[in-house]
Amino acid sequence: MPLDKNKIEEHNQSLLKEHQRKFNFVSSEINNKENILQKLIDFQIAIPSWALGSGGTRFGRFSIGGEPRNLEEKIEDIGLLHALNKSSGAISLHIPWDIPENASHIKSLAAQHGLKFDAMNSNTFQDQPEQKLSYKFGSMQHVDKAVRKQAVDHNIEVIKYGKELGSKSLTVWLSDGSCFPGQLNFRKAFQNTLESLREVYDALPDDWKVFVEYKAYEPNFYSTTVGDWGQSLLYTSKLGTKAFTLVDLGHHLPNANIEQIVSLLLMEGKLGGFHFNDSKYGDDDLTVGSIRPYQLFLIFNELIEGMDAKNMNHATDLGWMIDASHNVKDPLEDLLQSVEAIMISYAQALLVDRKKLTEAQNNNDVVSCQEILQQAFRTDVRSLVAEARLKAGAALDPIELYRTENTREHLIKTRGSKTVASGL
Ligand SMILES: [Mn+2]
Repeated sequence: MPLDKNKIEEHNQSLLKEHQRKFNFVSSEINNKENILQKLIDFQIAIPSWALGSGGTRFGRFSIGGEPRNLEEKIEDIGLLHALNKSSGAISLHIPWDIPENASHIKSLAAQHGLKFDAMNSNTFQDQPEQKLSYKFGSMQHVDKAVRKQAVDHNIEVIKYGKELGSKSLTVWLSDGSCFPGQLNFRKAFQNTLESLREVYDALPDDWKVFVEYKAYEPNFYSTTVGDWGQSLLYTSKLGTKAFTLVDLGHHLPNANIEQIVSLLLMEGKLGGFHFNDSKYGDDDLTVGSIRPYQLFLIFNELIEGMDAKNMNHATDLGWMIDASHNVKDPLEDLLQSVEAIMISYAQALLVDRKKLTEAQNNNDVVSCQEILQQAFRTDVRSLVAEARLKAGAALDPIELYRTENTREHLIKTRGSKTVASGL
């Protein structure tokens, strides 16, 4: 559903006075506000093609109605999000859920909405109807070479689709592992996986990256063959310079210090991409920033510190994507909330006085270190983020505009109330 530009202007006009009052207040305390605003405008977060329908659990799935019925409608939905916030200018495709049958058509449709193709995602954690061999006991780790080859061939096919669309990276997440002690020879599982990843790596175009995503547990509950950042780093180090580790916030054991992981991966030049979500207990895939906003801020603090130390471009040198899915919200409203949470944390982290922090660290002034971080975290930057949206031509309050336009009702009217988007 395309959003009329005039609607955005009308909406912004109605909120402008109140916005300016708040923005003037917060910006009076910021020295380099133009620089920060430009960084916020440049920062784009990819939306995965599987996040546009209602999520489900193994117990059930409740359709929201008006869910996209095909890839074209998924692109339209992300185009709508991008029109509302101008911060979601990329789509991340999952194969085989979203095979682009006609690549040039899909590419031009995405371009019409100002969207680029972010990382391609392969799937060897499910069996597909036409598939010859089963992944029940793993894919790239499998004891049978024929199964491993099938997984490798699938990933190479995903690269082919990505090339047609102008994507530049492949994300490999493997559910491989074991559920019971003794089921797996850990060393052989690692070596098989490495050998399979090498074959995929060899098929990567020169200007592509491969991201190896790790996850502590689920669906396997005893061991996972790419189970943590150490294992991922081992694979990516052995593979070569085009291989990087991908951090998904929900893929850690409880209370892991993710910001420290991020810092060290950046130091090693091996952090490639990021999947945002939030969690209370495990891989809960909840809305970004809904449970632990301070942790998200601390992660962004390390991201900025580590990227600046290497002169990296915040917007383009890492892959940024939301990876969340749940049962109870309108997925489009939820994605708007997630993007907003990311932008807020990014903006807060940009406010950290790094010179003072380094001084305080060097003086072992622990109290000041905490004060400096929390000074930034406790700054209400929402109007700063809104000002960046305003400058980029987006809505001051995306969710409010989405609601006053009755977007979901329109989608249900056009697509029906019983549609189910492909995905989990
Ligand atoms: Mn992920």
